[in-house]
Amino acid sequence: MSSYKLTYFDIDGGRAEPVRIAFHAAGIPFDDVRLSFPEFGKMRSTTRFNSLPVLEIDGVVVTQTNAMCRYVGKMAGLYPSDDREALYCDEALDAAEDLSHRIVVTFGLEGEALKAARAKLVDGWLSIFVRGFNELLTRGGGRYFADNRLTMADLKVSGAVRWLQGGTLDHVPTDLVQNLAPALADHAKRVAEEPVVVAYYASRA
Ligand SMILES: N[C@@H](CCC(=O)N[C@@H](CS)C(=O)NCC(=O)O)C(=O)O
Repeated sequence: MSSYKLTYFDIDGGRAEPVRIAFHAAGIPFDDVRLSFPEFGKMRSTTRFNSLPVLEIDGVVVTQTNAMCRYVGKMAGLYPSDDREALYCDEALDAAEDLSHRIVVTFGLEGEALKAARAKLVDGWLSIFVRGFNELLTRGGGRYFADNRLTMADLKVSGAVRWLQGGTLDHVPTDLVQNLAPALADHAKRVAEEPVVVAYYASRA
């Protein structure tokens, strides 16, 4: 059996979380390396694109979260085999990446500059993405984004929704998703109750 080492920040969330959940769902043991932010700072320039997550498969380094989501998602039965459904899954995965980039550009700002940038973000990109994800959910039938079942898209987008709701993003109202797209907020709650998700967090407890 291959060996897997996934390196990311020491948080139960973020880009690597769907990959961790999928490894667990697949029953594949992996080395879950969790770095503090200062630890990452020291080794940042040694990573291929100066970023995490990094996955090593039998010592071979791979980057890019959505590529990992597809690879590990297939092993876990959390990625569609039908091409059209895979397309729907990928659309949601890639949109969630774009959303992260829109948010991350406001990191490092402080005070009034942060407040103004976040207000613009809330009325602009965040609203656009929340409504867009809602459309994708509706297209998928209302319960899941693709394949009428839990896929990596549900894990990734629900993680992004929880980020928006979590209160860690200053000046982003925690009820934004609930107000703009209640079905998307409900979806995130349901995903948290999915057996594979519950089992993963039980294993972490
Ligand atoms: N496209 C990359 C983006 C990776 C990325 O930006 N990761 C963030 C953490 S979630 C990072 O390492 N940022 C560090 C930095 O920009 O210095 C992926 O999907 O893996």
